[in-house]
Amino acid sequence: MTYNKNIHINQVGYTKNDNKIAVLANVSGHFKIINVKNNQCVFEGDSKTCKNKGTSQNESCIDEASGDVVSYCDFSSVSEAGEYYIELEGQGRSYTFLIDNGIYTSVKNALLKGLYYQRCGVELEEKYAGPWAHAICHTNQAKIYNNPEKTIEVSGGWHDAGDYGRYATAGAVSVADILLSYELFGDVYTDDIQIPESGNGIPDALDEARVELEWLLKVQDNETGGVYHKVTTKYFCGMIMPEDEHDDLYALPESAVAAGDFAAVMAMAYRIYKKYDETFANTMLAAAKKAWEWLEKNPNIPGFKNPQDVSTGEYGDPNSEDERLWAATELYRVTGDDKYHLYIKEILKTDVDIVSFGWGSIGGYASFSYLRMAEQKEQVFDDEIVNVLKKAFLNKADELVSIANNDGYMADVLPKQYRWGSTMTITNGAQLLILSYYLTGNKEYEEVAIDQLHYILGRNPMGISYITGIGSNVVNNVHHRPSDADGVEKAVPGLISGGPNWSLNDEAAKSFIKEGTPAAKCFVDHVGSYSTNEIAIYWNTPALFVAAYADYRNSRN
Ligand code: G3I
Ligand code: 9MR
Ligand code: ZN
Repeated sequence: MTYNKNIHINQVGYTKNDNKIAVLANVSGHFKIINVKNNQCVFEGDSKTCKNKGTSQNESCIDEASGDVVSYCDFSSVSEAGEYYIELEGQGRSYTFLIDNGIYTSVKNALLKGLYYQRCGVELEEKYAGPWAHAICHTNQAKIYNNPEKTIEVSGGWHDAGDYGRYATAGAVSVADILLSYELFGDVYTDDIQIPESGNGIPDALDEARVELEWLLKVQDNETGGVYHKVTTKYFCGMIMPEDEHDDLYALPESAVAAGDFAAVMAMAYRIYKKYDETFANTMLAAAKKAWEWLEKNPNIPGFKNPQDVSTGEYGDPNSEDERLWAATELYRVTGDDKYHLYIKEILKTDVDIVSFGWGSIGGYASFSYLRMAEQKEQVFDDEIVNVLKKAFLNKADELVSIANNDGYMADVLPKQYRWGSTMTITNGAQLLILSYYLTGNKEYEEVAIDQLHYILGRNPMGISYITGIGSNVVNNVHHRPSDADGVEKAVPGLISGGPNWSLNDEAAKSFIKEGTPAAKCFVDHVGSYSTNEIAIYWNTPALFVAAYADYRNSRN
């Protein structure tokens, strides 16, 4: 029986007691759930049309984001663990999938290990990296861009994405995602994912995050407390292995967003690491305080822009209020120093972002941290602030639920939001939903968050799993220099593609994606399409956050 690529499923599977829905694109009919082991039909029914996914209505519905006429196979009543597929009467079958409770453990571990593959300044040994091993890279010192006679030691950290740049803001938020998931559901993180630190008695998630934290400490100016915005070459290199890039490295000028993210994540990391390594934790707290002092001395510094002779990633963000809010919140949480609380009260009188996650706008990290501080009664808190933050958070969660309920694939984004890094936008939404479920116990938030994992793993208009190495129909030609240059057919595993982007910002996208393609289908699994098919550490970490939560939740069901 042939595979019908219009049957879109979570290609990993579904957990035993969850809703289990497949989306049919432009097909419909009677379907059976077949148990692979004994070839028995364990459930059958008719696909339902859209709107209320559980009812059978006559009108078909065209999903705006994909242009698909969608209908649904609901087999939620099937709960026995096993391997299955969907047979659509007379129209082929789906890929196989699992029903079980441990299915997200491997997804979580793969996404975390994906960060190991991004390590810079070290050899990736075959013992841990398998065929994706490579020699040590980027050990050269970096010239201070504004004072190139002076160089600094900056080895370590993670390559940002498909390029070899290392960017303070992107790195800090990536670490924050890992630490926040550890803080809330750290039990799921083990010490055995086969990285060099495995078995050292510390969860590998914290070992991996420490790689970036130690690099971030190197890009802080110890005198001023300022944080260099990035360490990159002046131009993107060709599609070569990291150890073959020898161009000069530069530490580009300090920025407020770098200092803000740095101060926040260092204070956060102090809380998390102090029970494992007090000296390291204290170093990070001191660095956080110093970065805050730099912020106080630089209240109005303009946002970072690439100098004329530099064209690597910019991560331009003129608005540093949210980063400053996040820094103040995390520092207040660990010090109780009222100067931070006073800043929080002042900045909340503005329209500072308080609900976003990801790179750029990041106020959601601040809000949740303040709410968690209040809930844990860690410091004196302001009830009014709690009310304002919680209201904004839950309003955003309700907005995401409404968007997902009106989307043919239950994605928590509007068609216009399929831009560069749309899988991050989708999983950032899931992060907020999970945190909102934490704050309220509202099951709808949790269900819609898990729906985003279904999207990432195959239940999407492309019918593709967006995480390399996971799924039957899986992205592989990612814009990722090592994956392209290493001579290994399979991409480096555990890396999530940026996903559909209607802006078509690269030549490959322009040539392979036809004019007028619906937003959620503006994707091409081609190495040249960096605006739809690159990978990035801060795309991996929100997906890791969601997968870790799903694993945590299932270990309790
Ligand atoms: O979201 C706004 C939208 O509201 C606005 O109307 C529109 C106007 O053009 O811009 C939208 O912002 C887009 C933004 O991504 C958010 O999606 C920008 O157009 C788009 O240019 C921007 O792309 C960024 C890209 O670098 C180019 O600057 C990506 O977010 C960012 O993830 C990507 O990051 C690169 C690094 O620079 C280098 N390393 C690889 C990494 C991933 O591709
Ligand atoms: O590889 C680069 C990728 O990391 C960036 O996101 C992207 C946009 O800044 O640029 C990529 O580099 C390309 C450059 O912009 C144009 N020449 C080809 C480079 C490799 O695709
Ligand atoms: Zn490197």
